[in-house]
Amino acid sequence: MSYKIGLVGKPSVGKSSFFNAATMNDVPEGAYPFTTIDPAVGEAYVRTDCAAPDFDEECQPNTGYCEHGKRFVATQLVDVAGLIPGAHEGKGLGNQFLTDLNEADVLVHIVDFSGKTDPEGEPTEGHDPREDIDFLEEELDQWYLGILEKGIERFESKHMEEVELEVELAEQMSAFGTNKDELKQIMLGLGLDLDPKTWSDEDELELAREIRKRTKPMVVAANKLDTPEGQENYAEITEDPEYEDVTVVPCSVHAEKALKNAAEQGVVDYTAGDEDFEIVADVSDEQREGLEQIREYVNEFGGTGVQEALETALFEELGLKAVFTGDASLNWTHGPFPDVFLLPEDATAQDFAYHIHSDIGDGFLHGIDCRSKRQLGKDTVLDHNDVVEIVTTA
Ligand SMILES: Nc1nc2c(ncn2[C@@H]2O[C@H](COP(=O)(O)OP(=O)(O)OP(=O)(O)O)[C@@H](O)[C@H]2O)c(=O)[nH]1
Ligand SMILES: [Mg+2]
Repeated sequence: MSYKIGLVGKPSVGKSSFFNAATMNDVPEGAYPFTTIDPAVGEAYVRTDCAAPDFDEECQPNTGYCEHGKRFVATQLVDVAGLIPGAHEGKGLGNQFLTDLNEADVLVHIVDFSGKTDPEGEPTEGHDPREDIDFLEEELDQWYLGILEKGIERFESKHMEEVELEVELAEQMSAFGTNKDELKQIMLGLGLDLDPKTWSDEDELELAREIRKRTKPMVVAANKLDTPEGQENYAEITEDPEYEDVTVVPCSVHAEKALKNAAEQGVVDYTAGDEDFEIVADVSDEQREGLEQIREYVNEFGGTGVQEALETALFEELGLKAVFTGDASLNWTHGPFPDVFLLPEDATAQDFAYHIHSDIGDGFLHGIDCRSKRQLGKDTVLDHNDVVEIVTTA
């Protein structure tokens, strides 16, 4: 199974441009709202340090690729239609995209930090990006609330002594990837009695919000920072104490696209995510000037932000770790370090075995940490960048 990152935001912020830059696809982009109607799914990559150099080896990836010691691990990216205020009531393209987002494990909220698009995605000047950050969260909360309310109705239509609240709610909200234990924990954590009759409207909204935060962690990609207005807003908002809990990654999708295109044409040597590049072909003065402007940007912001946004989403917000399949004796059957998998934070050696294949999980005897050569029991929790051989009964 691969993780899915959903790109969200109002129209014209650069979701499709981000999607194309990250996946090297070619879905339509445009300076008008609702350029995208049907969602697109593509393969993007997140970087992790390759383990092979620690063993003086060169890896041969089965999937993804390796560049300058960085392994690029595949993940899925979904580009959806823009969302406008009132979407949960059917405004704009309505609820459809909310359904499209359901399968996403984590969201990257693309925000136009230049302030040059209004809430509907039409051109304007001086729009405050903070409004967009707020509105998207509210819109998602309202969507969750609507479904939570259906769950409450269902519960109340039954005999309370015969059904458990968390079971009814979990059934209603299963599409969000939550379960009864988590729901019960959230309700108790908010100090709510397990009886919706005692809840106020505000309690319900707060519950919806908390479920949304747990099931759809989110990173804000502060896009269009290649504009002066974008950089000003970024400086202001990252200093605003009201927004210190929001994870914001500075971003210029245009810079990423320009560098990837130039790399494809053999003009620059650029590895996605790097904060610098080399010009390797003869270029016109004009082209050089453009590239030098981009260099200034990536030097200052530590990259274009496209890779960074995806990696922050998976490694920080979701807390995933990358684990390599290893061979403790380094006698690789098909070339060194063929696979690296993304696993949940609490994944154990046996979980890893199951992730590789159910037979390997069933036949699990023990794991071997290929660096220390230590044995790993089935319940040993693995670390990011571990290299693990699984020993089975087979
Ligand atoms: N300056 C600047 N403009 C950008 C950047 N990324 C995207 N844009 C522009 O923003 C406009 C909208 O881009 P899209 O990618 O179509 O936006 P979208 O969010 O997919 O829009 P909808 O599909 O309508 O929801 C286009 O004119 C892009 O060229 C960026 O990094 N910098
Ligand atoms: Mg689009």
